[in-house]
Amino acid sequence: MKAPHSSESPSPAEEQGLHEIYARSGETADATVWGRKIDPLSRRGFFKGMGLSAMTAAVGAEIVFSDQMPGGLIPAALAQSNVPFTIPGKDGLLILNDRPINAETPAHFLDDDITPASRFFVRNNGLTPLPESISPDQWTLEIAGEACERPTKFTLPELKAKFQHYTYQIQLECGGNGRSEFNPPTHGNQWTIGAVGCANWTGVRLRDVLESCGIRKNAVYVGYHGADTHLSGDPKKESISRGVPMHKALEDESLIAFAMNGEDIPLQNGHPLRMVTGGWPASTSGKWLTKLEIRDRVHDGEKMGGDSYKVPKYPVAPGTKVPEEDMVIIESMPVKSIVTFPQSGISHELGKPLACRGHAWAGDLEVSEVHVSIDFGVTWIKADLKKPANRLAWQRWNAEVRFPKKGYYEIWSRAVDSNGQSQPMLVPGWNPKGYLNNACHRIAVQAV
Ligand SMILES: Nc1nc2c(c(=O)[nH]1)N[C@H]1C(S)=C(S)[C@@H](COP(=O)(O)O)O[C@H]1N2
Ligand SMILES: [Mo]
Repeated sequence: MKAPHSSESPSPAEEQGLHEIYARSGETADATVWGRKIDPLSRRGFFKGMGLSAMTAAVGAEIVFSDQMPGGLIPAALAQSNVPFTIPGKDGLLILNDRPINAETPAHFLDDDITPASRFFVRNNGLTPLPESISPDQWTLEIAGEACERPTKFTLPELKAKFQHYTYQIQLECGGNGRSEFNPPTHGNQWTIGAVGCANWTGVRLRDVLESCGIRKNAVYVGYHGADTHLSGDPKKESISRGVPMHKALEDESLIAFAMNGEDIPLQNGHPLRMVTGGWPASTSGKWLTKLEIRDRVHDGEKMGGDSYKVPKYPVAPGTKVPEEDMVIIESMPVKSIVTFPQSGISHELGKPLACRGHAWAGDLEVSEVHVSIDFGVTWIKADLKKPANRLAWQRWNAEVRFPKKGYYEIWSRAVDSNGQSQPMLVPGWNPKGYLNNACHRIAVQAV
């Protein structure tokens, strides 16, 4: 649970698991995590403010005897040894952290053309808004900023009524997906391959909404604000507030979405309203969206500065400290692919061809080819590759491999984008925050 290089005296404002917080002091942990105070005589906890509803939301049901619950305990629902936490509505995800909640999808659970809501990864920087604080009919989205002609506040029903609805199949990938492979390790969630998903998103066009509020000539960037809270609990702080330059905001596929796969967006993925700016680091797609600012400069919200979501302008040796002025904001993500069938680790009968498949995507571009290797990249066969459902959707690939004799093999997939750029076979350039690892995906197969 503990990311490398975490500082020596973590504060509640840092990303750290429940178990870490409780291990230091159960009673302070109660206060930090749930706003729960301990009665010094009875040793029972009592909840203040939203604390009880926060714990209720976390365990997924009313805690009938909450006033009898001893202080300093992690609810057993969250305290199982290997799986510290389950996320209501999610299935089979690998939990990387529980405070904030971060969970990735094992590759074989990404086999569907359209990722089901239950299998869509979760990357939170702060604390999820409490379900009872979300009322879709009263939800408002404010459009403002220096470069906004007519600042306006829409309710969600107004947004839906006023603007045309569009549905696109759009792939979102966290900029840090693949971070776990960098050496030396970099700070943050140690994502392997599954911080990616491709769902059908329905919403209104960001462009239509911004234009209706008047985009001034000096507009440069759109910054988002969401309703999640900072890990410190400080209401003046934001967990993340990023966005995209105007040209990306004005694309047809850039949405303010209210539905995923035809249903409400799951709570953890931004219910009831989120941005979807596909092909770019998913950190640009603000969840629990409450406000958009049309900025006259590059947005300077939380996690736009420092090293966040930036990479060095030039290749650096692993472990290098790069000056801030040499770091650039990540825009379109690099070409990448995954093997979603078979599941890594299977045995396959020798002599039979093995039909394997997966997806490939390439940021703002299209994927033009996918190749598959069973000999560690010495020879490759060309996979059959489908066109995307629409721009910014991932693409299905299929290939058939044959194993020459019994033994251990790896299936590697390597995609090439429409500019001729290929995935690297092994981990690409190290960078201080461990972004953009688009190495070939590798799975293990035994021919028996
Ligand atoms: N309000 C808000 N928006 C957010 C985040 C967040 O923590 N808060 N995380 C961002 C990051 S870093 C990613 S990768 C995506 C993850 O989207 P998902 O959780 O729906 O998969 O949401 C982005 N939008
Ligand atoms: Mo992310």
